[in-house]
Amino acid sequence: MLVMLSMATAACGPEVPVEPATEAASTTAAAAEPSDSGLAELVGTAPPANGAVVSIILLDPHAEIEVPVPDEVPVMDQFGRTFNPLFLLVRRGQTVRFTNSEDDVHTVHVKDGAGETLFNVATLFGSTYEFTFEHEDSYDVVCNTHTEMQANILVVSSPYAVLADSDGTFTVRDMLPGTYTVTMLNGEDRYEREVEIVAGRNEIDLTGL
Ligand SMILES: [Cu+2]
Repeated sequence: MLVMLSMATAACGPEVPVEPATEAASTTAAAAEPSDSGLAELVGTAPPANGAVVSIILLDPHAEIEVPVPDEVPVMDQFGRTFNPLFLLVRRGQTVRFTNSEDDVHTVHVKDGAGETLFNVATLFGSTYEFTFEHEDSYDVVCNTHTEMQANILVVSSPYAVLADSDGTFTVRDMLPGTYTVTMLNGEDRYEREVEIVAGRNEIDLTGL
């Protein structure tokens, strides 16, 4: 464990972002014109965050399309006796890395929507554990030692899924044009609507549904 000390310094700032890391990309200006590639971009507004709960936007194509699962490995860390971030949105088939950045023994205990344990591992300072989520579900993440430590992971099959910013705005990039069912989730609220996505820029307002 001592050899991991250098990692600890790097993780010292207990940042607990409400905004997910994946949003950093969506705030940068679009460099390329999406229509050049035949791909689409969807810019929209969903209901603003309710406390820390941001809107989730899922797009399910009506046609069979192949959209590779992102290579990106989302990280859920343990620091300050909290999970960070408290929520992850991942694609089915995507791998999540669990890390522990403090000198405190925790567990990562993940249960599916039915309360069945998927895995339950002890995590030491500097340890990492990776798990590939193969099924769509809403998973609870807890630490058995510290009952105040709770997080959630939502695994979706939708090829395009994003979290809105706290003000409700969101952008989905590099979409294949076509007909989709768009689903907006915010806490208990859930709206669905059909949408036609064309090459280039598309706009949608999901606030008044
Ligand atoms: Cu713990």
